[in-house]
Amino acid sequence: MAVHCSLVIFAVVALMAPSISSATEFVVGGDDGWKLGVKYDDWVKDKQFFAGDTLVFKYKAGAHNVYKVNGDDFKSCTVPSNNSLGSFTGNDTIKLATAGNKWYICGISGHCDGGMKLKITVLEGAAPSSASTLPATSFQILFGMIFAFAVNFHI
Ligand SMILES: [Cu+2]
Repeated sequence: MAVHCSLVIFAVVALMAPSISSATEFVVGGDDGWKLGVKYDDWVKDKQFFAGDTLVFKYKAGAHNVYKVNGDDFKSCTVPSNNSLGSFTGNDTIKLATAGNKWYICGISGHCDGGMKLKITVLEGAAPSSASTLPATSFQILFGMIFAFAVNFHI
């Protein structure tokens, strides 16, 4: 009986963990940070961004900077005349306030063309009772099964 109880509790905790949403801080480029020679498309690939998360651009102050741009300026590497992100400290934190596509480039001449450009898609914050996506449904079925199992064993 004790073994069954532990297993059930473990399964419930393991299943619930991904559904607990909390803001995540992403250091752009990971250990590489924000610099030339990093493939930011690759860095983005295995990540999900949600509204409320933050991006941190880490770089040597003065060597780079960060501009938020629109999709066209991203493609053409056009640096906006205004600095939409405040001061460039080398530890620039940007809160992803809303869902949608976001584009960031380095404004130093040639750096955007050299690969210092980041495009991400921010998703709506994951609400517990959000739309009936397949994972949520599977989760509910699994949870129900585990709950039934647990009741069986009078936990
Ligand atoms: Cu740069």
